[in-house]
Amino acid sequence: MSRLGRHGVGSSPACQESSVAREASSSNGFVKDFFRVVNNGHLGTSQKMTKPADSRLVLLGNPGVGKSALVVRFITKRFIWEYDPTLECTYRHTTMVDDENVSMEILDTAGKGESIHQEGNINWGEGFLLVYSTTDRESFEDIVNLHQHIASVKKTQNFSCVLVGNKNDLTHERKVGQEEAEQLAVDLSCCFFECSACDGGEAVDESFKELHRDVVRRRMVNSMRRRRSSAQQVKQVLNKMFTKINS
Ligand SMILES: Nc1nc2c(ncn2[C@@H]2O[C@H](COP(=O)(O)OP(=O)(O)OP(=O)(O)O)[C@@H](O)[C@H]2O)c(=O)[nH]1
Ligand SMILES: [Mg+2]
Repeated sequence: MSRLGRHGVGSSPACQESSVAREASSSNGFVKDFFRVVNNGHLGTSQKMTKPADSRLVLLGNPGVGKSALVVRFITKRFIWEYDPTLECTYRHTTMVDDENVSMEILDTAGKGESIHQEGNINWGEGFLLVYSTTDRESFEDIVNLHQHIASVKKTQNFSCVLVGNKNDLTHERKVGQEEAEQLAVDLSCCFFECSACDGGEAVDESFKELHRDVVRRRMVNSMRRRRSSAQQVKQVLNKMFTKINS
């Protein structure tokens, strides 16, 4: 895993070194710096990167739903209790999906402030993890607005996303039922995963991997459509030419 960069909301793309997340051990209360990174500017489009990633994924959701915890769990298989809120950062991660080694760029956005609605982030992303917390009703209800906002920026409803309900280890604090989330996923035509970044489990991995698959699938379909339509245009031009010649 490599961390490409991070930037505060509206920050300039100037280089800066900063501690990103702190790892806290729940057993002994020991807190230590977990990452130190160098910011390479917006979305970390780094000079080090040679080949574009196979997919660009963005985590979106209200503050505190566990976006950072999910991405760190996916990449490092660990759970971290504390993060700096309201900062964004981009990771590059290589993993196996359906027996193929694939690379992903993953943007962890800040739930607070303008970051969540930044058009640059949405234009950059090819797939979106729409994250809510099963313990926070408002975060669930805000998903519809988030989906609409992406659709309005992308100017289409036809984009890749998955719905992710995090923190399902907190069973006594549950405020969002699994069935209503499943129904929302049907309404948004996307997959749904309920999971816990804290407990781990396959659902965390699968949410990222399924989103990656959907991005690749949609890209293939779109490029086939484009090819078919340009082939049709060529055919039409040739038809016109032959008609002219024959007449
Ligand atoms: N119990 C439990 N706590 C979690 C889980 N995921 C995250 N948390 C905790 O929830 C808090 C917020 O998690 P973050 O990952 O910082 O949330 P975020 O969505 O990135 O928040 P912003 O960056 O402020 O938008 C932290 O204290 C995490 O330790 C989970 O699955 N279970
Ligand atoms: Mg975060």
